[in-house]
Amino acid sequence: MPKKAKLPTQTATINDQTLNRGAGGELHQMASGAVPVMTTAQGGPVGDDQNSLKIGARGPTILEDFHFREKIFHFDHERIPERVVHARGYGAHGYFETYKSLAKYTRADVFQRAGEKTPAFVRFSTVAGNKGSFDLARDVRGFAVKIYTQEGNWDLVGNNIPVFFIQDAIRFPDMVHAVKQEPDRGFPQAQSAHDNFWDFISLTPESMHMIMWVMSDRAIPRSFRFMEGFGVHTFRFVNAKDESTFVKFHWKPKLGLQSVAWNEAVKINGADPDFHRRDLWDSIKSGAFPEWELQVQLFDQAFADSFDFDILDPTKIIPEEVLPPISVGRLVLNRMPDNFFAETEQVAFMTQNVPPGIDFSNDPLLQGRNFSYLDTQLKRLGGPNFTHLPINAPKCPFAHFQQDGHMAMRNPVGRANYQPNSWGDGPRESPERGFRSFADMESGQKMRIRAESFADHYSQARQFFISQTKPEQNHIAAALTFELSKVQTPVIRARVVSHLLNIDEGLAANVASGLGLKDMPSPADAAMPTRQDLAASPALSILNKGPGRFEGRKLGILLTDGFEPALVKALQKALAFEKATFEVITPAVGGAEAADGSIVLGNQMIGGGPSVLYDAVVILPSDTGGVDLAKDSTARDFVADAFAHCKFIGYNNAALPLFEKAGIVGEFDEGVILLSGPNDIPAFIKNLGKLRLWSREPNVKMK
Ligand code: HDE
Repeated sequence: MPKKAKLPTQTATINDQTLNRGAGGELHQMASGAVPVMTTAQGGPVGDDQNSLKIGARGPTILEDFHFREKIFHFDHERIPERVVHARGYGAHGYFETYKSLAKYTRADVFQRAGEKTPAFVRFSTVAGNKGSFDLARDVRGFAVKIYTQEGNWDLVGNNIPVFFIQDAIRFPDMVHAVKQEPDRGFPQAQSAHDNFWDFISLTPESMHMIMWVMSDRAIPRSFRFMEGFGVHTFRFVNAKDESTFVKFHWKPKLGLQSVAWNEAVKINGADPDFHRRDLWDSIKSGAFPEWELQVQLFDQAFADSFDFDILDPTKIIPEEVLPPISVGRLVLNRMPDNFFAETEQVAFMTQNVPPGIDFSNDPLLQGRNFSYLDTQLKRLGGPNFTHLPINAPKCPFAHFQQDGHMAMRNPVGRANYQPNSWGDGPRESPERGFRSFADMESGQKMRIRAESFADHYSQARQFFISQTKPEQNHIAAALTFELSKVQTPVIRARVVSHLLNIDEGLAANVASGLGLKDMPSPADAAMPTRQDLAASPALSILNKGPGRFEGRKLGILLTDGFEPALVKALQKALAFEKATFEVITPAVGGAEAADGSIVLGNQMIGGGPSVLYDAVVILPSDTGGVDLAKDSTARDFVADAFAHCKFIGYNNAALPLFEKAGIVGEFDEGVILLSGPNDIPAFIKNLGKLRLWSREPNVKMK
């Protein structure tokens, strides 16, 4: 008998969550201790999970080993197709709370009772990258909300940008093909900075408004928590009298808007590709629940008829100054999924999930989406029973005669599986309670055509651009220059500039010079001239809406042995009061010993905690620590990047040798703040509320 290699004994303690539970939640047969016996998926106890069945100690593995085969078979099938767009995403549970009854406008049950809380699940995503891509791609963010109402699931499948690239769903596959990896080479990953994308865009004037948004800082958000969300299309509210009101949905983050700098985004992607995921995980796990207000723009047909643009055109907004939004509820995210795959990966959002009282408009993009989202679930989740998955199942009573199919988990009991039936069993439709489509009058010639009212492609692009502050306008120009610098075909670059000329001549000139374009092209042919009379809309700027406080943001505190503990303690106390967080960065992650001998643990070592991971930094070494840091290139990057990214920097005099070596001593401005003692902290924290000192940007010449 050959001797068996000795196995390590199992010593780990197992908590309730890791126990082996059956489908009904029952624990599998327990051994004498707390550890359950491992079984196959069929329930058979497993005797050896470490060695496959062989003929002889060194012989071939035999097919008879059903446990091995089942284990590998299941592993081989662990992946489901990733989403064709929005593949990379991150979700959380929470609730929607209704502020007041909207019965006047909608019979939707979720909007009837003030104070009522309805369970919700949200998935944020990027669009272009694959599932394993990095979080800080320059991209639109998905903002998909599933609200489990008492009259069925309502999915508001939105983005963090209120307009879209195209006006008709039939163009979607082309648009997505163009932005994703080029088919011959299979790159670039999660980037729009390549020829195919800009080729498509330069041939698609209707995308110009969207391009302004996607090249703005909106496309590099600091956190999911600091983004707006938009339903994009015009929808309808329908009340109990079957009267319709048009509605546009907006989510407004309680902590205000914030984005990062592009150079910072590039570095974050290397330092922490899961930056947005980690941020959401950390904040929810620490009890700092992100929150958004739901605001609606409500309008009638008369407003729609008088508005400058077609309310069915998804490349247009209704400026908030023209039609002020009303707050109708709030969304709070307070629980992370127990299992990423089961919930975030398998959640199936569908625009066609609307409860009675919410209805569609004829927006041709929305109409196409209503087909696509059901279709895609069949491919991704493998069968028609994806509503049996707990994350997709309604949380209200439901009853129908759908049956069978792959993985059917809820099956009809009894004889009746149709209606009408003579057995008196089963559900029947309800004309009163059931969904009634708004009875709009529709007639017309059958044709493939784009409405004339969709023809203005530049006026709102210009309006968006002139609504931005100077730093934000510069960022748009820099983003366009960067993206087009990656386009290898000069004629495509010039074609994009020809569109920019129809938006803003200064912007076009800026980009042309950034690209080193020798001759300015003529403006692109426009179906309609750009309107110069649309007033700037301050609501479109991120910086106009700064939070004015540091709440929810993170400070990086760089310390060395011998640091002054009183100052650090006072700083940490002030941050807690501000509901902000911090991480301590020390030369070695084990921590640093303070001047009084106490130890502070490090969250990161300097190389693992570059300043791009923080909203602001302080550098408080001891005298010798400051001299040592000055010799460390990662520490020099820490300071130089924080400065170049226009962050607020707190320091003590011992940090000056490091600043000297990092080349910023002669450049100090009001964002570099001396912390000589605890008394300096309140003013410092107040400054942090400004988030960035963008006035520094022209001096650091960051491109
Ligand atoms: Fe999507 N989109 N989309 N989309 N979309 C999908 O559905 C589609 C559009 C959006 O976190 C797919 O389940 C078409 C606009 C989000 O699971 C697919 C058109 C907006 C998500 C699909 C659009 C969105 C998706 C891929 C043009 C903002 C992620 C996987 C008419 C209002 C949802 C899936 C999640 C996902 C189709 C345009 C938002 C293929 C045909 C406009 C947030 O069905």
